[in-house]
Order: sequence, then structure tokens, then C-alpha cells
Amino acid sequence: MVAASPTPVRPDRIRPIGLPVIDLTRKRSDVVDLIVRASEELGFFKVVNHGVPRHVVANMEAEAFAFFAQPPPEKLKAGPPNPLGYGYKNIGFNGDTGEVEYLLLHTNQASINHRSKTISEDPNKFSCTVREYVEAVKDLAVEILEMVGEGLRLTDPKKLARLIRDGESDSVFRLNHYPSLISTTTTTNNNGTVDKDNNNNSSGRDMSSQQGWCNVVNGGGVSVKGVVGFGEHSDPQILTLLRSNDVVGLQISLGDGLWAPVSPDPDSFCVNVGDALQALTNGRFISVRHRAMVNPYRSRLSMVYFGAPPLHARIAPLPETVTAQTPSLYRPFTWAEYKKAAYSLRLSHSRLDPFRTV
Ligand code: GA4
Repeated sequence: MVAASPTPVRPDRIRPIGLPVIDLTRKRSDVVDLIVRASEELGFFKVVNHGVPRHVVANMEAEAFAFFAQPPPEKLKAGPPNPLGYGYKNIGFNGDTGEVEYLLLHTNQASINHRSKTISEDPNKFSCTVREYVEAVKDLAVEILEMVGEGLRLTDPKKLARLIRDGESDSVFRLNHYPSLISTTTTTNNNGTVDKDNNNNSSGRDMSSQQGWCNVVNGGGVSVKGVVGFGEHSDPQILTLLRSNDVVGLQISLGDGLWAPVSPDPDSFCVNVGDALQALTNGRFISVRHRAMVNPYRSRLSMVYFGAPPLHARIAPLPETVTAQTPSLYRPFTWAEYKKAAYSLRLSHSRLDPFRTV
């Protein structure tokens, strides 16, 4: 018998792209056009001059780093994730894993207060910091969605924004920590200068494990290895607002094994369209797959707000997006139905497919 030759694993390739950077202090009509165009073409853009106060971001980041710097037994008090709470390597309930530890919180104040007791020795301070951050970022998401409503010329331009502003919104907030692969605190950065990384690998795990490694070819065609922190997926919600420290890691899928790295910029927010907004816009806006890679030298921290509708909200293509030429691509579903389907699938699955009409 002739042994079958192993199928060669095609290395991922990196292709840098210029992500649109939208200055929110520009003329409103220009900002509206830029947001709509970016949401249609790439599903991703950055916003600058966004109005979220620096100290609000800095306080949240400090709390997050303080939490992840604790010894594992302390962090485990906030877990296991159900899906809310502290998680370490396991993502969802169907066997997905990644080189990440995280805190997943509901943005409902009662839930934050309750969770804070297992997260911090000063639960009041922790919950106030989260509340301040989530409120500021939610306001930004509302502003962006109002502009989307204008850009799509909806009869009720605030309709989309109301879904996440609703007191019963099912929005969640996630803190992701991707420890570096080295445990020393002093590293050399891309410029060849020395950085002091105070956020060293404190996860208490064996980072020498080869699980999660994939081959990556950079722009110059050189094959390098990369470790996946959070695997390829699209976000289920309406709109995602991500802020990370100054460490590269986020990558956008361009399809066919091509990945576009997003340059980190602690002063901006990276915004992306979620599956629910793709359905609401009848596929006009795209919910693009993305992933997070571990940085070998420096720990990465991302703070991600996922703006979602209430559980009972009905998601269906907005009438303004359905025409004879563009018939409805999705059947109506509630957010609760969609979530149930999402949690029954793996991270990389296409979660909107079961709701497609064609
Ligand atoms: C991806 C986006 C958000 O991080 C998240 C994730 C959620 C989880 O970690 O509990 C999911 C994942 C995310 C999509 C599919 C399901 C649900 C893990 C998983 C395998 C909080 C979300 O809403 O969906």
C-alpha cells in the first residue's frame, strides 16, 4: 500500500492594508459617508478624536492589567466562564481554545456589581471603572450607529442606535490578555530600542506548548511562525469597539489565507461591523472575520465592547435595504435565537448561514 502524501499546509500570508482612519471631528456629512463606505468595503475602520476621555481608558487598562497580573488561583475565583467570568484558554463551549486569558462581563450594571466581587479586592472601584468605560464607549457606539442610520437614509435614523442604547441591551464587555511568549520583563521592540514590559507573562501557563502555532509568511515572503491567541471568527453583535495597548496582534481576514494586520494605536478605537448589523443591512455592511495573534515579545491587552440588542429584539433586514434588486437575504430572528445558535457552533463557523433565505 502506498502511503498517502500529507496535504501540505498552506501558510497564512500577511498583506498590509491601510485601514480607514476616520476623524470624528470632521464635517458630519463627510464622517457619515466615510463610515458607510468603510462598513461596506471592509467592515472595519478606526476612529480618532472620538471623545472617550483618556483617563477613562487609562483607568480601565490599569484595572485590567492589575487583574491579569494576579496569581492564577486569584483569577480563577472569577471563573469558570459560563460564558461570563474569567476564562483561560477555553473559548465558548465547543472545544475552541486560544492562547488567551480573559474576563467576559455583561454590561448590565447589576451584573457588573455582582461579578466585581469575585474579580477585585476593591469591587466598588472595579465596577465604577467598568461602568465609566462602558458608558463612554457605548455613547461612542450610539453616535456611530446614528450616523450609519443617516447614511443609510433610514426613515427613523436612530433606529439602530436605539437597539444598543436600550436598558435591556445584551451588550458585553471583554478584556483579553495575550501574554507574551517570554517571561522576562525587558524586551527589544521593532525599532531595536528596549521596552520595559511590566505586563509580563503572569498567566502561570506553560508557554512553550506548540498548540495553536500556525505558519505565517510575511510580506517579504519569509515564513515565520505565529501563535493564535483568539482564532478566526466574526463578531455576532451589531457593532464592536476595540481598544488595545500599543502591541500588534489583531488581523483582518482578506480571504484565501490572506491576513491584514491592524496597526495598534492606543488613542484610537477599532470599529467593526457584527453579524447582526450585516443582517440588518441585508448584507450591505460586512461582518468580517478576524483573529488575534500573540505577540512574542510583549503582552497585548484588548478591551472590547460588543454592542448588542435586547434578547427579544427582532433582527431582520431593514425595509430601506430591501428592494426588487436586493431581496431579503435573511429571515427574521430574535437576538436570543441567534445567540443560542452561536453558542451551539464553533468559533470559526459562519453563524448567519442558518438564517439565510437563499
Ligand atoms: C466572539 C465575539 C465575542 O468575544 C463573544 C465570543 C463568545 C464567547 O467567547 O463566549 C463566542 C464567540 C464570540 C462566537 C461563537 C461562540 C460565542 C465563543 C463561541 C465559540 C463574547 C461573542 O459574543 O461571540
